[in-house]
Amino acid sequence: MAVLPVRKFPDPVLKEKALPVQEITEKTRKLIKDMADTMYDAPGIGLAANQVGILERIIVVDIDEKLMAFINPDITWYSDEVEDGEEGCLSVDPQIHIMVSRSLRVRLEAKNEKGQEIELEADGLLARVLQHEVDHLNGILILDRADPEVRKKVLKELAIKMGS
Ligand code: K1U
Ligand code: ZN
Repeated sequence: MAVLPVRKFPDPVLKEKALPVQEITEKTRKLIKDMADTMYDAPGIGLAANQVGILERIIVVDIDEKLMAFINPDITWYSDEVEDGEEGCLSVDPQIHIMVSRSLRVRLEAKNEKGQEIELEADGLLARVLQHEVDHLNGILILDRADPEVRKKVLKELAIKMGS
């Protein structure tokens, strides 16, 4: 088991865009295992490779005791129907929850650990977590999606916490 350090805001790696995985190897599978160990240890229900300092397009998700790993995930469809929901982020502060508006349903295309093409339609919490993790791969944090007043308040709260 390998629990990796989770990068925290304002670490610049969290603002970077991750690059597509060109070849799925044993190293990729080991990284996925370490990411899963890190997510369960936190605990969390999702994790993107940027959050452990690796700029590769890989995410892991587990919302109902079923681990899913997606390589080069691409959200190919977003429902017009959106919903506001509270989100935590292991790279911000899991105690802080921010209201984020997301599509209720999405379709995601990706590769699995064996390099097979997979397609998934998700709704509810899974759709939300997938959008959150793909945002990480694109260097976007929930702070960037927060209402400006909320963002200001959360940044103040984080500055106080970091100073103490
Ligand atoms: O990517 C991350 O920072 C992980 C994040 C994922 C996420 C949570 C909620 C909505 C969208 C995306 C977390 O897992 S924060 C922790 C959390 O939500 C949780 C932890 C333990 C049990 C249940 C939830
Ligand atoms: Zn996050």
